[in-house]
Amino acid sequence: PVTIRRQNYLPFPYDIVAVELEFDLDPASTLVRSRLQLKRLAPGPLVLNGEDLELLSVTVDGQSWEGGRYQLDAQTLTLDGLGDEAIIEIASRCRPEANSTLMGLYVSNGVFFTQCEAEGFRRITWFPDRPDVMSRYTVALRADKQRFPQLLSNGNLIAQRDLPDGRHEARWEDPFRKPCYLFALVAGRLTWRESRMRTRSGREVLLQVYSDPGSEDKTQFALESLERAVRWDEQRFGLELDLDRFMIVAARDFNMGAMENKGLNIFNAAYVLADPESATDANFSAIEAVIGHEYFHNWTGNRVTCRDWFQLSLKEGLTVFRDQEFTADMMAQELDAQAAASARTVKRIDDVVTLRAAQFPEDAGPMAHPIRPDSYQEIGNFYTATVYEKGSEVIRMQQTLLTPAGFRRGLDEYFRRHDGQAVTCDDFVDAMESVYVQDHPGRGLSVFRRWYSQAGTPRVKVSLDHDAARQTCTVTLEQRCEPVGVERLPGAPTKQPFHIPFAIGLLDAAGKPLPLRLASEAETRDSLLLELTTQRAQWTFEHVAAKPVPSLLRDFSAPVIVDYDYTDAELALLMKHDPNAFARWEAGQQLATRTILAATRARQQGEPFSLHGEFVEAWRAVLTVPGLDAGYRARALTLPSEKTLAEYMDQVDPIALADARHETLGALGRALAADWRAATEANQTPDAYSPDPISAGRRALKNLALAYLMAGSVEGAQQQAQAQYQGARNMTDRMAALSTLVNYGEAAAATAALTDFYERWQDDPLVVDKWFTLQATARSTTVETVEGLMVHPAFSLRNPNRARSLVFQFCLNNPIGFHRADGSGYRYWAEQVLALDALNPEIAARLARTLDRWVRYVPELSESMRQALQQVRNHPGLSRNVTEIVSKALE
Ligand code: HT7
Ligand code: ZN
Repeated sequence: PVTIRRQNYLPFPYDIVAVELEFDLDPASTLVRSRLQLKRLAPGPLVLNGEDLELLSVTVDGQSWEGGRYQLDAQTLTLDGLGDEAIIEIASRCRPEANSTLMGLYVSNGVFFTQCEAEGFRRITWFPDRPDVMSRYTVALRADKQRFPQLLSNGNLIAQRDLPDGRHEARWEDPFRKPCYLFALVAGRLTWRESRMRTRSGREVLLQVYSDPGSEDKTQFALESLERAVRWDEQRFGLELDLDRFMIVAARDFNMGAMENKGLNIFNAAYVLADPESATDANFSAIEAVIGHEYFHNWTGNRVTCRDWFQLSLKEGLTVFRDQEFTADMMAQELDAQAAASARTVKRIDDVVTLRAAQFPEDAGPMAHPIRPDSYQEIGNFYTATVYEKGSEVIRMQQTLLTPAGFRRGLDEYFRRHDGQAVTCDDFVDAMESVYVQDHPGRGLSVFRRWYSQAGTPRVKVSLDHDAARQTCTVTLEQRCEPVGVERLPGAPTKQPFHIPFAIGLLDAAGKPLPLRLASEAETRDSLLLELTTQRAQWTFEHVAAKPVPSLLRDFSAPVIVDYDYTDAELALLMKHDPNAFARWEAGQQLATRTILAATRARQQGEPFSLHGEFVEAWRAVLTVPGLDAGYRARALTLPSEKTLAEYMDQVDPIALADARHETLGALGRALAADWRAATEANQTPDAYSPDPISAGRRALKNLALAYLMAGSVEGAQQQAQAQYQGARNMTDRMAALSTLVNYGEAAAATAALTDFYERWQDDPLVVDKWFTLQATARSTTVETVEGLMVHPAFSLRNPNRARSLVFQFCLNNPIGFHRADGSGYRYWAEQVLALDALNPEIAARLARTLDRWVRYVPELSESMRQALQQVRNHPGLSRNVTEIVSKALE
């Protein structure tokens, strides 16, 4: 496979000023005519990308260009001898119905959809399929009017007419120049919900959410989320919707979450459709986040886009940051100051949990890459937690260093400089730096830029040196970041220190916060942002009578791992008293991590294990101490996930770890049974469902309490879970009860409840996905169970949501079933990667990634994993996507 390198970037030698596209839509064979108006910018042939297309004709300025004046190969169409200006017309055919990759033009549920990012436009027509070629588009869509009554594309609808033979035509014009990855069309029978609103400059805009007929009752929340997103971007960043019409369309078959096509966002139906009976609190909050995310791309991604795909984090990291802030603001609105602060902390905790579970392992594995990668074989493999979630953390650190007001000025400057352009991550930091230097004369962001070019999670070792005589405490921070991925190859540059904003506080032995006063300063503060820009640095605090307990990396001010030798008692103290709610949560997680790792070692050595009284009491305090809201308590009492815990083990023993975590859950369930029962009673919510954070927090705590009681086999819990399952008035409570029945309950009751669930919901694909997921992740599920579910009439590997709900969930989130010692889980994995690869390489490559950290496992398992990887790599005809993943894993 060919490796594409960032350093080899060359501008495209032509400006494609205007693109006119005509589609004669037929599921079996669609005719596409494209008319490109181009101007030469530099010498060189016109090289256009194309894939899986049948070329019908090529003309230049109206003249046939046949007879050796173009070269065609499997991936490019090259035209030589063009003048400085030319009109190229190309006719071609593609086969949407046969397109199972879901890239380019495809049919889902009888509706035409497109997906062009990153390199899907080349599956529609020959074109320079790269983000720095920006053009104005006009589009004509023609199709049978009965079967495809709605014909949608980007921008404004400028004409519509009926054609002979039962067909009709719609013409769309997008007033903004855009790269081809933002092109979209949708054609089919759809229902929609709409509203109108005035933007802050007084323009009336039409907002629409389209979905398949029968689902119209499930789009209200999505439309309201869109309205909130439009308002928020105006208020928080001064960014206004620039189109008269903004459409969202839900697709049943979709590779990712959603796509920000200009004015015509296409969404995975899972991030659009919701009502209280069929969607959980987590679904509602994901819908709002994804709707916000795609809408915010209209400025951060569409108005200013990426010069090349190495710059992906320019739009994705920034837009994830913006959607995280949107959610935090929405969660905090209409709450009093204390509840608002708590809601924000809950959001921060959720984001950090995701980062640690998905990105930290990636950053330590064979696919580790900087947020701006230097090379790739297949760009589809680089839509990663690093580019997205770590990318967002890198933006957040800039906001921390500049302050929110400075960050806003920096963003204004970015748009002032680059609106309408395709730019780089460096351009973004340049804009931020132009503001930073005004507020910090003599300093810059040159060290900070290393976050863009170096991979890996830095570790920060903290040491405290208390001088009783001087009453000072010196804090030393020392950073280290091992080479990862290609950084380990000979000749790779040595890694340099990062610029790490490190928020810190100090507590005395009674848990009272100490005012912080640096030796060099007169001012005292409760919390301080230390900036570590070298490998090691020290700060001395004055008036510190005794060795304090440090509260470190408050609010997770940087994506790093902190090493500090807390005693258990110090962690318990922080859990009770740290005024920083994030750091309080973190202390609890560390205590729980120690406990579960000790339980794991005990299991491995066949020794008995029991919980420390100190740990139980710390947990009881979080559950019972007055003044904490339920959502925060639920996060603070959730044990770290197996994925997060695995990062602390030298050799991962997944079954011992999962069993130890389960054992800890059960022991806490029994030890605190009365308190858990009280929590389930105190956190009932009214029958009328609302997804607001207070109500969702109550449900989270009540259902966590039920899980503890069930895991501990506490008397009465089984009946409680069954009653909750039957009587639930919303899907959050019903699913929670069903999950505890399936994982910890009596087998007969679990089977009965699962049967009942399927019978009730078999006509709702998103709920059927939940039904598959519950079984895929159940503790008792084996490879044989999953194979049995794969022959269920409702299962299909072609639908990504369904494949994810069963196959991915089993391989990713069922440690006991998947990591069976006989290697059967890994053989199943290999079969499914290969089966998926024949249908949809993007999805196959995502499944392939689940084994890429095989070397970290105990030798009995890692050898079987290696064999499975080898089996996949040796398979003839493997896609570029999967080849890149398995080859890097085996390197
Ligand atoms: N920008 C979108 C990326 C995307 C995508 C990438 C590869 C294959 C299919 C895809 N669907 C959407 C999503 C986003 O980050 O907003
Ligand atoms: Zn995005």
